[in-house]
This record gives sequence, structure tokens and C-alpha cells, in this order.
Amino acid sequence: MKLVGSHGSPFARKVRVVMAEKKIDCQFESINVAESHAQTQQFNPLGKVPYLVLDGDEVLYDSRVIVEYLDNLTPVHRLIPASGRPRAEVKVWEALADGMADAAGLIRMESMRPESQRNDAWVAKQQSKIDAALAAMSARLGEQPFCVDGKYSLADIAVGCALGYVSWRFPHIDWRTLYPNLAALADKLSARASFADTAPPPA
Ligand SMILES: N[C@@H](CCC(=O)N[C@@H](CS)C(=O)NCC(=O)O)C(=O)O
Repeated sequence: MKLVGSHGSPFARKVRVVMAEKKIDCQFESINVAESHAQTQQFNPLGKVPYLVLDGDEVLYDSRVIVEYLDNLTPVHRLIPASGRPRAEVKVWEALADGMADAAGLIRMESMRPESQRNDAWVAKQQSKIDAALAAMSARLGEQPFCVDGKYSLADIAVGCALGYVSWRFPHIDWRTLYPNLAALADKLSARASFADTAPPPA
């Protein structure tokens, strides 16, 4: 198997953390997403990373599909509950975290356009999604040690990767001061080898 992504992508990081936690060996190819659009589209028509090339050349995307596939590949360290309410809760956390990372990524892409072409109202709309997602995560987490049922799961991994991306690209967003419970969770996650080994490169 080969995972294609980039070192900065929060979605690729989510997959890499899952692989590390589940002790799945996999080659990782880091590409420059902006420059590799045509190549990426040969594997994912949407032109997005990450995608996973399986032995036999079948390709899986997006990150939510890939992590589900990996979690079922081996029973080692299950990260997604099999059924019921806990499973739905993990998926909602993942949707929330991925959605925040999406909004942050869109602001980042807009900031790379010539200044005259940027749309401030559109950026503000994306920023409001980040602000609301942070508030929702903090309220949902409360005083729990981990996002769902007090147990480490894909929910924590998705949240840790999204928070890490926001801190990396937008250090001025001071979510740590606003939401100490999220900061405590992020610190706990950063101490895990799976997170430390996949941290984004220096900005
Ligand atoms: N929902 C997708 C999102 C992937 C995504 O947005 N990836 C970004 C990099 S972080 C990308 O490839 N952007 C290039 C583009 O949208 O053209 C997933 O979870 O895999």
C-alpha cells in the first residue's frame, strides 16, 4: 500500500496517525498538492489528497473512507466503535474536525491568491465556521479526558489533526486560551508518538 498526501495536510495526518496507532506499515509519498493537480486527478477525480493506493492498484479516497478501511484491516487498537450511538458520535466528531480543517484550508488557499482577487466576506464566513467549530468542540468535550466515552478514538485523532493545522497555519487564532479543555486534549495527543512523528513541518 502507498499513501499519497502532503506533510501539511491535516487529512493525510489523520490517516498517518491511524496507521501508526494500528501498527500498519505503509509507504508515504508527500507531494506538492498545488503543483500536482493533474497527477492527483488521475487517482482521485476530485484532485485531493490523501489517497491510498492498494496492492493491486485500486485507489481509496477520501480520508474518512481510508481510516474506516484501515480500522477494519486489523483488530489491533480499534479506533471506530462497531455500531450504535458511540459509532455515530465518533463520526460526528470527525465531521466537525474535518469541517474545521476544510474551512481553514480554504482560507489558506484564498490567502495565496493575489490580494486584489481575495474575497474578504467569503474569508470571514470560513473564519466563522472555525470559530463555531472550536466552540462546539469545547462544549462537547466538557471535562471528559477524550471525546467519546472517555476512550481514545478516531474522534480524538481527527480533532488533534484539525487543531494542529489551525495552530500551524493560523497561530494568531488563540483557541488555547479560549478553550483550555481543548488545549489539554491537544497536549495529551501531542505526547503520543503517532502525533509527534506526523507533526507538520516548521511553518
Ligand atoms: N474530504 C477530503 C478533504 C481532502 C482535502 O481537502 N485535501 C486538500 C489538502 S489538505 C487538497 O488536496 N486540496 C487540493 C484541492 O482541493 O484541489 C478528505 O478527507 O480526504
